[in-house]
Amino acid sequence: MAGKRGALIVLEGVDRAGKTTQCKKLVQALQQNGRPAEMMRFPDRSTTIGQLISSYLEKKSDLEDHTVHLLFSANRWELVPLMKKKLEQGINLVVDRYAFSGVAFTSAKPGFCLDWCKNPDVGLPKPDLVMFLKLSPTEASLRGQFGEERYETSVFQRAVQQKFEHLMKDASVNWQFCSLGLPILPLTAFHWTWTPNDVIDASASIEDVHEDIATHSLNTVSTVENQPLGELWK
Ligand code: DGP
Ligand code: NA
Ligand code: NA
Repeated sequence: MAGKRGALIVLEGVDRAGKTTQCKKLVQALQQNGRPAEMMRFPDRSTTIGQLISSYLEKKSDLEDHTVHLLFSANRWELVPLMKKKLEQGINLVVDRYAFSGVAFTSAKPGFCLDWCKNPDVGLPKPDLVMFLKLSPTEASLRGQFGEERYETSVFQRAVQQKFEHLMKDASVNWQFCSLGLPILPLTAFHWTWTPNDVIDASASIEDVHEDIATHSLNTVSTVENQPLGELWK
């Protein structure tokens, strides 16, 4: 049915912020509110490209840093036809990580600039809502030891955290600037689609974090139905 699409909702954050738990709870909450909803996650390790990424993350293979960045992006692009189909069918998609992780994780490596990192993801479906689960490295470390995968070290996670913070600072500057002219702007108007309201304190209880996320999401779901899907970073 034309004009009644699903919303694209993304949860971002450093490892162990609770994204996967919250994505699952959000899907349930949306469904209980009579809103069709499905979860997706990136990287999607089930595809051929996803298997290359998975093997790299498990340190079973080595890949050059630019190459793996492009594979992560290709993994998002290969799912775009499916995402669009579901959104057009009115299904709300709750996505565990997206292009923001792509930029934060690769730009945390030496020798990568933000613009280069963003480029391959330009034009991806633009999320209607991005929520960032904020958790300090200290709090993250209290949630247990890191696993064995690549990137799961406190030194690298701190670097990723700094990149996310930097990106959000850019967003809040944009937000303040934009709000001078227009008191209420759709979230999709921002470069990074991150506004201060979408930064969620992930150190709160699972239920409190969930309430926050569910409230934001239900608002978004009921407002996007007649808006066209945007394109990322254009
Ligand atoms: P997860 O399955 O959510 O634990 O993600 C696996 C790891 O891959 C995690 O450390 C975050 C990282 N990651 C996710 N997306 C990207 C990406 O696009 N680029 C890079 N370099 N790393 C990513
Ligand atoms: Na992980
Ligand atoms: Na996760």
